[in-house]
Amino acid sequence: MITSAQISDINQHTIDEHHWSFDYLSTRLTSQGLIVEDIIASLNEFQIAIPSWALGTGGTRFGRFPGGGEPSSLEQKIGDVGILHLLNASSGAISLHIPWDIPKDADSIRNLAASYNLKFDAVNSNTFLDQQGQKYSYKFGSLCDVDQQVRKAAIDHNKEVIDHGIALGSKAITVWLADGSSFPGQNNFREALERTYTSLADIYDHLPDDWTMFIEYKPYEPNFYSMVIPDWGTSHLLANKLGPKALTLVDLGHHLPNTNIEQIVAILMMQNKLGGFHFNDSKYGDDDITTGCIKPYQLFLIFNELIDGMENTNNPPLSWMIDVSHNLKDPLEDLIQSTEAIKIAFAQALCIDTPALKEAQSNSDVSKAQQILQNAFRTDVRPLLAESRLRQEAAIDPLDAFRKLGIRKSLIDTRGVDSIATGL
Ligand SMILES: [Mn+2]
Repeated sequence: MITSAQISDINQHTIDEHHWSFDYLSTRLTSQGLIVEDIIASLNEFQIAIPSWALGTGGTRFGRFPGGGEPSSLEQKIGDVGILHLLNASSGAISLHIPWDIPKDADSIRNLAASYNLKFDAVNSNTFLDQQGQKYSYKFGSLCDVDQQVRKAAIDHNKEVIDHGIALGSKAITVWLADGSSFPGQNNFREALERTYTSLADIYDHLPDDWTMFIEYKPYEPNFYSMVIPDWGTSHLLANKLGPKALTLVDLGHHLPNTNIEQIVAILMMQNKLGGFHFNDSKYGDDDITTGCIKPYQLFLIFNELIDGMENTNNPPLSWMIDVSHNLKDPLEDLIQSTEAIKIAFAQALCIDTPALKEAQSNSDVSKAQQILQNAFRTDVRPLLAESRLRQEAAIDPLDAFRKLGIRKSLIDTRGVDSIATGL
């Protein structure tokens, strides 16, 4: 639908200004001992998967206000991610949600994705709501349920999700469980966790050798009193018991307020047990709003730990995914902004003067250590991101290009104003 030539035309409007800012920043960073080309190479490589459920307007339990032109098929969802990837050169993967995105013909879907240069990231199972005609209800739980037949249905569903993923070339399944209890006394905590472990072990046995299982955690919601996997410790416990193919997944929104998420990252990476990330942001709970819109400094501190872990531990390669869903913005504009915020935090963390930080830490020079981190955080790294995109024929300013190219209008013209995406 859009071409690199069109993007290049739009880039011409701001290219002089870009070169000026990039040269200025390069000179500054080089004088600080940083190798700018290494940072750009890291940014070029960095790909963040787009979840299929974020391509439509999300809703709340009160209402949903779709904006038109939403993708109503898996093919259209892949097309939308293709547009994002052309604009930002960083959205080279899609994460599917089964049963919302069951491919009818896996080979043709694979080829379609390849034509946009997209890979399939982790597939996601869904046992948090009942599908039409479902025989055994997940109302009181899925993998933890007291009824063996409910557990078996949930286990079988997860195995089917793995099979769909195999057909598409995916290499991981993310399991997020809504299981828990809303009232004291409803569940026996120990037994519910034991049943969950036994169910997960059954699914784990279905994983191909080169696959990974990501176990997500969440402290509350949809259950209000307890969740079976409420925190990283419980996820880590399960991942350890299951074996080397099971890893913990950190979703930024799945923590109680003020949790030190960067420390959780460091601990999990020390144990080589961090599998991946779901990026979003929040003010109060699992708000699932645009990454970096509320707490960009936290995101930067997380990347500081991630880079340290990637360089100094044997933690497996991480799977990066956005997990947002909300009511107001054009979903594609939001995903452009989330991707940008993640890359800004990554680039800022790459600008940390690590040798100086180590020295300050070894001298217990607290003020200096804070100063070093904040020097990097307060650097405007956006010209580095723009330069990385420009070299890959993507847009200097993806949001501006999205608007100038009239992409949403074209999508509404072809798909209709009433087109609704499956999902949340
Ligand atoms: Mn998530």
